Amino acid sequence: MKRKRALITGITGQDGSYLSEFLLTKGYEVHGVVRRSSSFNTARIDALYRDPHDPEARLFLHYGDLADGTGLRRVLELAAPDEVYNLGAQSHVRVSFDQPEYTADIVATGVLRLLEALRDSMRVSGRTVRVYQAGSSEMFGAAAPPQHEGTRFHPRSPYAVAKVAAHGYATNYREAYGMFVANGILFNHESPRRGETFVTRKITRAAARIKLGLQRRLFLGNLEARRDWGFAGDYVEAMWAMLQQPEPDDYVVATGVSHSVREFLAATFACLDLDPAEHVEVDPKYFRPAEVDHLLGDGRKAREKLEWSPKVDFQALVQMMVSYDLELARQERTLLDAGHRLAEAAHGHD
Ligand code: NAP
Ligand code: G4F
Repeated sequence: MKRKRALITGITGQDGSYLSEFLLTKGYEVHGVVRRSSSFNTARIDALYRDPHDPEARLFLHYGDLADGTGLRRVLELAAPDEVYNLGAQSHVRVSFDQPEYTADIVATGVLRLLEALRDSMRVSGRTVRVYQAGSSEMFGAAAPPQHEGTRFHPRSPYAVAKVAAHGYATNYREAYGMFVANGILFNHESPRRGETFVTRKITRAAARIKLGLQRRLFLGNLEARRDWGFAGDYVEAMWAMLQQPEPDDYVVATGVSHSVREFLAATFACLDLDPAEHVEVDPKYFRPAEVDHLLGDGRKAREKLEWSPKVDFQALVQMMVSYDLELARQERTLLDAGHRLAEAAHGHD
C-alpha cells in the first residue's frame, strides 16, 4: 500500500516535533517546512532526522516560509502531500503586541497563501489534500468559560485576532471550494519541548535552576490568569484524528480542567521543595495590554467524534517538565563546576 505523505509547517516547533514523531510511527512519509536561520533551529526534530540519501529516510525538510507564497507552492509540488498540518506561526501572544503586523502576516495571511497554493495544486494535480489549521483557544479571549465550538470569539491580542481570521479563511475555503480543512481549537498544551518564554516552561526551567543554585529569582507577570493546560504529545493525536473524519469540522481540544499561573507555580516549586515566596517577583513588564483571564475548554465533541481524551493530567505534566528541566540544570551545573575547577587549576600553575 502507498505510504501516506504529510507536510507540516512549523515542524521545528513544539507541536511539529511531536506530530512528526506520531506520524512517522504511523508509517507516514513526513515533509516539513523549515525557516532559514543563521544558526540551526532543528533541535526538536534532530533525533528523527536521517540523511535523505538513506533509503530508510522518511523525514524530509524543505526551506520555506509562510511569508513566501511562491516557495510554499514549490514545497507542495515537491512533497505532494495527502495531508497538510499548518502549525507554523509567530505563536507568542505577548510578542504579538510588539509585532502585530508581522504576526498578522504569518498567522492570518500565511494561511491564505497556503490555502491558495493548495487550491491551485489540487486543481492541477487532481489530487485531494486534507488540511489541519492550528486554531487556538486564544480566539475565545474574553468569552466566559467553559468555551466550546459554538462560543463566540472575542480575541484580545493581535495574535488572537489573526487566528480568528485564519479560522475564517479555513471555513471559507471549506464552504466555497469544498476543500477538506479542519479547524482545531486547541487549548494550551505544554511539554518539556515548550518554548522557554511561555509561562509553564519559564517556571519549570527557573525552578530547576534555582534548585541547583544557577539563578536566584524569577520575574513573572499576571499570576491570576487561568489556563486549561494539557500535554502536547496528546494533542497532536487529536490533530491527526480530525483529518481521518469523513467530513471536515471544527473541534475544541482541551482537558476540561483549569489552573491559575499561581497554581502552576506552586505545583512546580512543591516538586522541588522550594518556596515561591522566596524567589518569585511580579514584574509589570510581563503584563499584557489586554489579558485573557480564563480559558477552560469543553471538549465533549472531540471526545465523542474523535474518541480523543487526554492521557496526561496537570500534576503529571508539571512533574514531566520539572524532571526534564532538572536534568538540563544538572548538566549546566556540571559544566559550570568543571569550568571552575579548570580555572582554579590554571591559577595554581601561575
Ligand atoms: P511554536 O513552538 O512556537 O512553533 C512555531 C513553529 O512555527 C516553529 O516551527 C517556527 O519556526 C514556525 N514558524 C514561525 N514563523 C514562521 C514562518 N514565518 N513561516 C513558517 N514557519 C514559521 O508553537 P507550537 O506551540 O508548536 O504551536 C503550533 C501551532 O499551534 C501554532 O500555530 C500555534 O499558534 C498553535 N497553537 C498552539 C497552542 C499551544 O498551547 N502550544 C495552542 C493553540 C494553538 P522556528 O522554529 O524557525 O521559529
Ligand atoms: O504561557 P503563555 O505565554 O501562553 P498564552 O498567552 O496562553 O498563549 C499560548 O496558548 C495559546 C492557547 O490558548 C496559544 F494559542 C499560544 O500560541 C500560546 O501557545 O501565558 C499564559 C498566561 C497568560 O495569562 C500570561 O499573562 O500566563 C501569564 N503570564 C504570567 N507571567 C506569563 C508570565 N506569560 C508569559 N509568557 N511570561 C510570564 O512571565
